[in-house]
Amino acid sequence: MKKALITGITGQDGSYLAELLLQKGYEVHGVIRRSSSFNTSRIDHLYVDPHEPDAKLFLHYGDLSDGARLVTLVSSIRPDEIYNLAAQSHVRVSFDEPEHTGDTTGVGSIRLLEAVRQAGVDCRFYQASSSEMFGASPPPQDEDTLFYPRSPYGAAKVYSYWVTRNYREAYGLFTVNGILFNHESPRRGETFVTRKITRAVARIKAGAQSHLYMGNLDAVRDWGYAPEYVEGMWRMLQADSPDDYVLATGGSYSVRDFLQTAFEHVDLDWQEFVKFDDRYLRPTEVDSLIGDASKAERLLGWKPAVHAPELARIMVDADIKAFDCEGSSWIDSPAVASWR
Ligand code: NDP
Ligand code: GDR
Repeated sequence: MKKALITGITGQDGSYLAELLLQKGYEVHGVIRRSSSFNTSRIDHLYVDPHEPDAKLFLHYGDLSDGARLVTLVSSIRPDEIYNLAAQSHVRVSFDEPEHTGDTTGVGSIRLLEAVRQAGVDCRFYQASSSEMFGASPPPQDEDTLFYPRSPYGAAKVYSYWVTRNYREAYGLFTVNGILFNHESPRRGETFVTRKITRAVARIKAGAQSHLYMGNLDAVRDWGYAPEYVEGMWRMLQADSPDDYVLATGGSYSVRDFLQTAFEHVDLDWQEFVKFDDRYLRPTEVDSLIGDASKAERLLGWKPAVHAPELARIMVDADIKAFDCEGSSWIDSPAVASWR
């Protein structure tokens, strides 16, 4: 039985990846942060009491800022595969918390790579790299496109990308960068633009919200469906040799297009509900990200099926269902409503 260690298991991608690996028969270990309230809602459905003989998912406290803990975890678990998905992953927030983002999203990766090296464990390592590294480089972007990050987040991911390559070249470790374009799902964090829109659509349709405040509607993104992307991550670690790959749909869709599709799905006109708030603008914006994933298709056989319009409808349907189940308890606190 193969063993995998996932950092960021409580996030969107970590939860889908844990699901996939458990289905494939892996023993899965996840690193979670200690928090004053429960933060495992995305993986609770996968959890089996560790006293049960069929338990295959094990959680461990840890943090990418704590290198000694990472050495202990890697040495004691001795995984065959490590997926480094943990990060401060919000681009706008990285302007508010640049140092923390650099420490987690950047330096955190070398702490984990160094833990692998120090533990002397023979394992394969996946780094969650991002299309944000391309930033201002015009589309289409592929593995050879120049990096030109436009945020502390993007710059931290460029650092992680290069140390991941460096550990491959310097120490012969099997390390890969998956350069993933935006991918979403009903489990997407509530402050990313797609989920913010689809949650608002569900609430506006139910009469529980009157307006939605947004930032730049002109930004173009290549939005795919997260469960398909975690399959790509796994395939990268099954390849004969380590390499770096872009995962993307190749589609181009603006925030405005996403708004229109999401509101139209419930027969509403988005223009009646959306207002502008400059708190959601970024000091430097990434205008257009459209990926070319032909290398992943050619070498890994990876090809996504879900494109942005269908994704928007999947997410709206899921949020309507969630709102119907949870009803009025699904109301954000004023503090949450003012987040980025
Ligand atoms: P999420 O924001 O949903 O999840 C981030 C995860 O990282 C959470 O589990 C979070 O824990 C954990 N985390 C944050 N800080 C630390 C820390 N200091 N130590 C340990 N764990 C930490 O991100 P996604 O699932 O969307 O993305 C996964 C990875 O892929 C991220 O690295 C992201 O930057 C990258 N990426 C994502 C893309 C996307 O479109 N989704 C595209 C390209 C790259 P907690 O739950 O406690 O907050
Ligand atoms: P992004 O995702 O920055 O691409 O990073 P996000 O959904 O936050 O923004 C996408 C685009 O929408 C514009 N926008 C808004 N964004 C948010 N969050 N809230 C708003 O109200 C709003 N209005 C307009 C943004 O300006 C931007 O252009 C995501 C993250 O998952 C990263 O971790 C990942 O690396 C990249 O995708 C690829």
